[in-house]
Amino acid sequence: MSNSMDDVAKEAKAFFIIGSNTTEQHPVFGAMLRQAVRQRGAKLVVADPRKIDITEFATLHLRHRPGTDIALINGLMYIILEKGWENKSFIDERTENFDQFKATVMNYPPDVVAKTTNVPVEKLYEAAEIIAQNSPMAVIWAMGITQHIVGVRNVMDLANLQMLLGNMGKAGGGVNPLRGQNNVQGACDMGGLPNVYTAYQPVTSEEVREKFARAWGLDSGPRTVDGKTVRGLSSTVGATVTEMVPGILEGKTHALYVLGEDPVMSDPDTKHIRHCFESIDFLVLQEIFPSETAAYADVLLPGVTFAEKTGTFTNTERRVQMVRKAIPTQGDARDDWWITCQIAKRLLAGTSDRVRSDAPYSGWDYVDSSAIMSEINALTPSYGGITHARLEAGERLQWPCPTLEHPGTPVLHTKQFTRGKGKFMPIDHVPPAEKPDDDYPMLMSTGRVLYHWHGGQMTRRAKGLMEVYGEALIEVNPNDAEKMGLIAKSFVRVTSRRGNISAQAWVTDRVPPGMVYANFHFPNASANELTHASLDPVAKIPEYKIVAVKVELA
Ligand SMILES: Nc1nc2c(c(=O)[nH]1)N[C@H]1C(S)=C(S)[C@@H](COP(=O)(O)OP(=O)(O)OC[C@H]3O[C@@H](n4cnc5c(=O)[nH]c(N)nc54)[C@H](O)[C@@H]3O)O[C@H]1N2
Ligand SMILES: Nc1nc2c(c(=O)[nH]1)N[C@H]1C(S)=C(S)[C@@H](COP(=O)(O)OP(=O)(O)OC[C@H]3O[C@@H](n4cnc5c(=O)[nH]c(N)nc54)[C@H](O)[C@@H]3O)O[C@H]1N2
Ligand SMILES: [Mo]
Repeated sequence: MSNSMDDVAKEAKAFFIIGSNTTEQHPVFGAMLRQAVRQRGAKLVVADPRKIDITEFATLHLRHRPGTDIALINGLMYIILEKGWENKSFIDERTENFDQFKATVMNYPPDVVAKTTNVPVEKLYEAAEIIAQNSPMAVIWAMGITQHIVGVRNVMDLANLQMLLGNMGKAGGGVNPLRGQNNVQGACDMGGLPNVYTAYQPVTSEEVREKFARAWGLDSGPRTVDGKTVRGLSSTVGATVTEMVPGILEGKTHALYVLGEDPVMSDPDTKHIRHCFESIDFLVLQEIFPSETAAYADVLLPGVTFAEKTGTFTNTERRVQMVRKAIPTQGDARDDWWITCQIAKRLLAGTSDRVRSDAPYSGWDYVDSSAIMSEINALTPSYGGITHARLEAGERLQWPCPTLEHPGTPVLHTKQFTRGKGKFMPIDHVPPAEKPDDDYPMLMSTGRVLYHWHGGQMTRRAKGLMEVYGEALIEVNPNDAEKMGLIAKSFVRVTSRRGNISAQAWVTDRVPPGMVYANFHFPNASANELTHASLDPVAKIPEYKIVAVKVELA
């Protein structure tokens, strides 16, 4: 998030929630937003094809057709420009490329947008007025925006909207993607991406590689020493998860070390994923439970749960938070970081890469996670001042926090953007990869429910949760149910070009006619048997939100 949960919840005059089931998937922040609407009259526009819980609190719910977000956002910006509601001084002083952007937006007049999105013209005007005339306005989104082949373009268009209205760099505004997992922000910050070291320092930069090479006692690139090739740090951008697993069948991936992921449940097109794992030469899985993926592992390494570890998680608002070991390590399990260090040591011992042992961080001999944090402080500018000692003393730190004296940064881009001026991007609507047709006439969207967590390894072991939500349910609109002759608790079979699942129907107007909604929490009826691996070309995220399906009484 460019902003913080507190300033958004306390200071925004309006919220625009687009593609985020906020109260079910981010219940704490969801409750804060609900309170802001109820207690201080903040306005709320929700754009979501489904009638999710937060829509009950909405000033206006735009129930647009899935996969038409760009048309919708451009349509709203057209009206903002038509009415002269844009923030001219912000556009002049802080941005560039406005004219080119405007030329694109002019192709999205309300009548055209209404046809593409299925949102009536009057509602477009109403929404534009609420989000433009209540300032500051905060945009909030999650997977409903990103899990599309146009995920990156969707996000850029929301950034366009916030620059157009001058809502960047102020409390109560901003672009606020809600990060899903407790530490997914931290994982990205720590270089858990194929193209960067910590804090987005590119692997392609010679200067960056030199810095890490010096710290780790390695070479910054391949070199020949005494007739032997020393690999050194690689300047090649690696693969994403959605490339690594299919890469097995293409002969590009021979071995995988998977930590805390259950791709057999969570990656698209499960049949294909299983086939990939059946073909892999060597699979190591570091887990806390024998997951669906464990069946394919050559080696299982027992990691520890959050309750058994000390370290930090970085949450969606860039706040680094201390987690303390609450219970002793169970059984043969070991700290996840300790296991990784043991593997790294053995790998290093077996290579011809030179390790200069006088380098400050060469040995993989950390005594605890605070020693790891010291290395992070030394090599990661935005985490330079975030130490366990400060966090233990109760400081609430959000990166960037470059020095020990720095108080952290609750709101980003207050004076300028990272690149200087904010660049408006002309973004056009692109239809989804799969469209309903005669064979697969309905549209399936996928996601989660309040009571379960992804592949369900943890939540399906919780008795209380299973009592409330014990099996996969497929949301079906009452009109479609009637056409199919469904009654309460009927089972439906949902079929896509990849496979089929059968599960109990939940007949509800949460979904519009023509659309069903399924989750991937239960192995016997996981939505990913049906999803497809069409990827966003930049982020390589799959289009989990739009699948053409056939739905029948099972
Ligand atoms: N209980 C629970 N909470 C969780 C998780 C969990 O598994 N269980 N997972 C966590 C993780 S990792 C994540 S990433 C987040 C995900 O959090 P969210 O993104 O909020 O959850 P999703 O269920 O993926 O779906 C988001 C919304 O997008 C809508 N949507 C579908 N298609 C479109 C579209 O084309 N356009 C728009 N605008 N909206 C669309 C759906 O109707 C849905 O309401 O949740 C986190 N929180
Ligand atoms: N169809 C469809 N598919 C989706 C999505 C969707 O909306 N629709 N959403 C996608 C998204 S946003 C996400 S984030 C992914 C999530 O996909 P995954 O990350 O694969 O799902 P999880 O079930 O959270 O898997 C985490 C595994 O880690 C284990 N684990 C938990 N804690 C620890 C720990 O401390 N150490 C170790 N070593 N292991 C641990 C758990 O037992 C679990 O098996 O799913 C994606 N897949
Ligand atoms: Mo996620």
